[in-house]
Amino acid sequence: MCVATNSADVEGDAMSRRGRFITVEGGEGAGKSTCIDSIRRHLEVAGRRVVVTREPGGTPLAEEIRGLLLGQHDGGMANDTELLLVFAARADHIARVIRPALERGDWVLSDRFTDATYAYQGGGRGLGDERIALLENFVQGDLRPDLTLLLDLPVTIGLARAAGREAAPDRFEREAAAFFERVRAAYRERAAREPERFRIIDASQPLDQVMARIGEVLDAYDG
Ligand code: Z5A
Repeated sequence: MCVATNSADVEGDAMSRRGRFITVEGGEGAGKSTCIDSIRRHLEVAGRRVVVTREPGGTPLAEEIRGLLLGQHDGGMANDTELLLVFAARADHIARVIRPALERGDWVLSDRFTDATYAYQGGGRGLGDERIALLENFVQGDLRPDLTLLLDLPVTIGLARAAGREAAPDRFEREAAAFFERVRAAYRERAAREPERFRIIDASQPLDQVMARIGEVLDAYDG
């Protein structure tokens, strides 16, 4: 017997099996790396299987590209080269890690994704959003994060935190405060444009308060 199925039901079924894609974003010293393990544990306690990853990176090839992006090069790096390297890494990351995990029903938690491109290459470097959107559609198809936690804080506080690190500053960390002000403005503008996807977390608060707020946001997110 042939049972008729409504295409909306089929799509609904696929969506309910698919995992959710959560990204964590923020400027320099916002505390993403510090918070990400607690976010993973929070989701696991709620019964989710979680794949934690990061950008640029997340696969062996994309991590090699990360090395190129963060390293110093004689003569610098053209902005277009930087943009294309970011998306080259992302293409591998999506194909090998993100899509397979979501299709298995796992939740993917990524330390940065394409909002960082709009913020750093779009805002920081001054590249047009139209070109970024072109590459976003080409590389990602319909893949977009379901939920984005934006750890937001004044640039001066973030830079002071980052200055406490032992590692030598990478190519981005050497930028002037004005660059990070443009990054912050671009993130906030994106969050204002997509309030249903973004949650802005005040990352200038003490760590326990930041984590408590993130916990509330995750508990309220029904996926
Ligand atoms: N990039 C790009 O240009 N385009 C793209 O599309 C993508 C990325 C995806 C590397 O990213 C660079 O890639 C990044 C943008 C560019 N460049 N920058 N800058 P990354 O995410 O790997 O690097 P990062 O931004 O430098 O992140 P990070 O090193 O992981 O920093 P963080 O996660 O924001 O902060 P943290 O290391 O967790 O915390 C910094 C310090 O502050 C540390 O000592 C903590 O203990 C402390 N901390 C954290 N939270 C608090 C609170 N609440 N109170 C007090 N102290 C705190």
